[in-house]
Amino acid sequence: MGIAEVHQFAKSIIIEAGERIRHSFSEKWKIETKADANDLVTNIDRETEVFFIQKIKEFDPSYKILGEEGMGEKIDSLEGVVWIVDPIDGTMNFIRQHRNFAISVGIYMNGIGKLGYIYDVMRNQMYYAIEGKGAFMNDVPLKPLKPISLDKSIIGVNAVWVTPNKRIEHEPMIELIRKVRGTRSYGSASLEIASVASGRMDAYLSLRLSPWDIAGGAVIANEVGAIASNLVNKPINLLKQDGFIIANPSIHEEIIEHYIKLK
Ligand code: 2AM
Ligand code: CA
Repeated sequence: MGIAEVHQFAKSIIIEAGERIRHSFSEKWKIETKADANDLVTNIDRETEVFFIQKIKEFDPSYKILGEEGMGEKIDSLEGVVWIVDPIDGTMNFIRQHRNFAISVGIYMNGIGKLGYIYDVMRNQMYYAIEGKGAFMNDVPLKPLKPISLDKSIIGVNAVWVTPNKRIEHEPMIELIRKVRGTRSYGSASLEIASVASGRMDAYLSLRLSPWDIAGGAVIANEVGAIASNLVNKPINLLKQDGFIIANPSIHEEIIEHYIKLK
């Protein structure tokens, strides 16, 4: 199967899933909590993941699928073709704001990111990348990132990491906030990654993300020259939860070296 065919297929099912999610606003959702009271999931998250699994398996039963809602397989290796899917990234936004959520999909072959998608469902904006062929938003190429200094940067960070917490020293984070030009927090990791890849933000970091939050975005990041790593500047690992940063290359190391002190 050629990459172009897989891309056309992936794009078409993501758009179809988006249409189904938009239609679901006329239904009554079932909302439940997962790991904690603020970790929300709806029947639409689950149904969208099942939709992806059915379509992907029909297309090629050998493809493996890692999905946030656990409706796919248990994956302990990235051998073969692995689809990493978040049916709704930003579920709290989906429920409360009816916007600012995305479908995030990464397609990896033997651990190499081949295709990446972040679909902003309510804006109908499809960010995607094909390894070696560039990144696009609704088929318009994204531009390579230009160098920027930290004091002129906008960074994406949740305020929780700038207050006392169990994962990171918050004092250096306060310094970082004072140093940069501005901060933003959108509540959907994949959309924040899309913002950095598009040059609207210059970095985004989070202390605990899962493979499905970053798999699609990492492919897009590569194509525009953004650097994605964990918070000690090691390559991202798509088999576990970890800290994550994506940044313009001119500030990536500076942020990690000077402002990120893990506990
Ligand atoms: P989700 O909506 O798919 O769960 C919110 O700050 C962002 O972090 C969202 O992209 C959310 O994805 C993601 N996230 C992933 N794991 C999380 C966790 N354990 N707790 C809170 N947010 C998480
Ligand atoms: Ca999700």
